[in-house]
Amino acid sequence: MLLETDRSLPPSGFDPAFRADVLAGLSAAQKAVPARWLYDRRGSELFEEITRLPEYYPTRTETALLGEHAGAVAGIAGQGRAVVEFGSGSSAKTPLLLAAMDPACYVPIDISGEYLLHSARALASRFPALPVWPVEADFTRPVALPARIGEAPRLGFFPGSTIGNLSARSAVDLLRTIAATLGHGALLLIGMDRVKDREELLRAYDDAQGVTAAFNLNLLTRINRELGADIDVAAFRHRVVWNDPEARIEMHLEARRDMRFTIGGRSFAMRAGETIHTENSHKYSARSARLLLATGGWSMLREWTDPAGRFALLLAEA
Ligand code: AVI
Repeated sequence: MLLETDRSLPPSGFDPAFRADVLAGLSAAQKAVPARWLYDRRGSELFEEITRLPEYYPTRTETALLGEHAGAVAGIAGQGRAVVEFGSGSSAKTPLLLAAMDPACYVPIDISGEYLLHSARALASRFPALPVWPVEADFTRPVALPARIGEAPRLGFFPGSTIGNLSARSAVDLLRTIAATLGHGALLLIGMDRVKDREELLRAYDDAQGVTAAFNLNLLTRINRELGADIDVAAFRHRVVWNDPEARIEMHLEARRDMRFTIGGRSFAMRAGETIHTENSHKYSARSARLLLATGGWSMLREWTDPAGRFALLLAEA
């Protein structure tokens, strides 16, 4: 998926981009670290656990929607499409789509070669007659698809409401880039989480077992380990906020007391109650989803939601 960045570290023991993001982010007035750094190995494991939590409805709901409506997607898309997934397709969702589609081939794109090969192998053994051609690339830039796809029309697949972790501007840029990657006549099947009851949203991001808290706090453990920092992780708490004007859940790490710490020799201070902003998860109404798609170069063809209207699967054409 978009945010997986657990690449092997360079011999120096840290990723210079991680160091640069942390030092710049903790020097800003509102301290912040980009959400992609939540996903080291432990963070990715904790995220997998989150997707199975009773309070975290998105994964379950989207999987059920695909189970129910993949046949309708196939009916609109027709046979013989190249299914191009943005992310490595390690979830239960991809087989549901592929089983309904009778595609010409399946092309997962992911920045992490490790995840990509693992999930491509699993899918190839599940669908032995299906050509699986993984592409290791950063799909936030236009990707050259394998030439052997030929003229097969394309169906992009971007599940998981990962688009919600981007600002509106970055989401629009990504949708335009996806259109450029897929080319003329493409379709896109995308999952988006809906705006809903505030309490339900807060519970989904602050679960009773504390798994999401551990996921968020793991960022500090990672900073200590990889960047030679001495942050007292126990002096922070997981804090979740619904930002209504921006229609998004925000995750923060809140200092429980005044403190000082160093990262690779640089000193930082935080006041009790001050926070480090670690993630945004934007939620979309039917109208704002349609507008986002349109601004990103896509016209909506169909949308499917669960009976409670928690989550939407949207099919759009370029
Ligand atoms: C990956 N992404 C769609 C998740 C979300 O719901 O925004 C990440 C997450 N953060 C906390 N819980 C789940």
